[in-house]
Amino acid sequence: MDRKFLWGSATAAYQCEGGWKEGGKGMSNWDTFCHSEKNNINPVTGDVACDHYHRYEEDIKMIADGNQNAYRFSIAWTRIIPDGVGKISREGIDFYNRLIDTCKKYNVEPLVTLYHYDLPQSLFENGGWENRATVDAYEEYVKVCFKEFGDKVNYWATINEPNYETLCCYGFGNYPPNVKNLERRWKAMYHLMLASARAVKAYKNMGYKGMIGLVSDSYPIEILKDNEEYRKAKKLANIFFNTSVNDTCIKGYYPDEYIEHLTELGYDLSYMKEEDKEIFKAGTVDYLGVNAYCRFLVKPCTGRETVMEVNNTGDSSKNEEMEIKDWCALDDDPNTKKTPWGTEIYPKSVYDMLMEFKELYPDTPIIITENGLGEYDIVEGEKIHDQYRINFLQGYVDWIKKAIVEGCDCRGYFVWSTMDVYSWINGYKKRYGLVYIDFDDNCKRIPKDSYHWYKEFIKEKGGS
Ligand code: BGP
Repeated sequence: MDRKFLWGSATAAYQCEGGWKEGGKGMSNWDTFCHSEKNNINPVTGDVACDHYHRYEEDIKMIADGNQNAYRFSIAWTRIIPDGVGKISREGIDFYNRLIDTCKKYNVEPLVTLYHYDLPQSLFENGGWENRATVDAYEEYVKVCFKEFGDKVNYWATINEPNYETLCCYGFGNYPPNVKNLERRWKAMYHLMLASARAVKAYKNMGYKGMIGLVSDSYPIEILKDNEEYRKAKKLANIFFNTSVNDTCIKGYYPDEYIEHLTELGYDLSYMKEEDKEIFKAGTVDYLGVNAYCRFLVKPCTGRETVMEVNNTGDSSKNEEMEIKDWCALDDDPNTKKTPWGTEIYPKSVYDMLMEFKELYPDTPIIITENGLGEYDIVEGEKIHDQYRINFLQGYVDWIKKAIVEGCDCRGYFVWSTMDVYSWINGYKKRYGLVYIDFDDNCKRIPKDSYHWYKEFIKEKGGS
């Protein structure tokens, strides 16, 4: 297999496809949630999104014209097995065959995510990832994908962000099932990690030779004060946000200090079965996909309750609140720049993280599977002058290059996102795309200045 550096961009099915009731597709938890009263913050849906379901060829051509050699997208489980288990949909398989074949036609390497937040509604109603039966169903679903697309796809990602997804589902409570209970969160995350390991194991057993990894939202953890309490908060934050996922999928076992801490908290861990240990061991990843957005600044948690409020207002004067009792709290450096949604802009974070991975996991290649800037973009005479995004991306790729020069085995970089897509909870105003989508004008596509910048960057510097 040709191990070229992947320069690409990324999307996920629910966020871009639309066609929510087409092609025999079943309902997912996100279809249901977006149509429910619970979706009251930015009440929009992914029913149509960017209409990628119908316009994928145009989008893939645009990727190729932009000198990108790779495209990361996800498969909607509900298109392949509409009810989550049981009957397979030929129409859904045909759709993804067309999508993959179109990538190949334009010399664009597909990196396929098997699960990116959208769970079949029937499984969701039976407890979702808190229920071990979902792991069994997932294994059946991924085996269908490997069998149908395994000869054409060289890069697979089992799960997108087990950490952030479950934090939103069971911490912030802003993703379905909208719960605030961290004990339930850890259980759901355990099953996601187990599902990933079972997918890797199945892939290898089926004899495929591509690379299969997991996509982790990872963060360098930093503190503003160097004292014992702060150092303890840093250590706990690192377990909470990083090693609980990364150690598990790379080393093949849960870190001892993680299990010890959950035990200290008195959590029921009976869902961690002895026989799973073999599966985690056999299911270690070929690469780690890293979604690199920011660092986490932490401090000791002094509050008596866990308080988690995400800022999805688009008003940067409001900070995200994260006080996680018995773990850590989010700190703030008033001197760093923030996006309108309060996320720190700190490009060096990717370098710090890559260098840390080089030490911790020297034999595991990294692919930056997402990196991007959410902003309000303005159209001026058919153009979008998003110099702020160019600066952001340039900053990140410069730091990635430095890490590579210093010996980090990084094999690819994907901008989030290929085009503007549905932003979970934030709706359509928070834009990340290299290509603008006019959602009010039949999803018209307009490449932004950042698209042209990326195109030139890959041409001139990409190979070096
Ligand atoms: C990642 C997700 C993506 C994407 C991105 C931006 O966590 O994998 O799906 O949405 O974050 O997040 P948001 O749209 O919430 O700003």
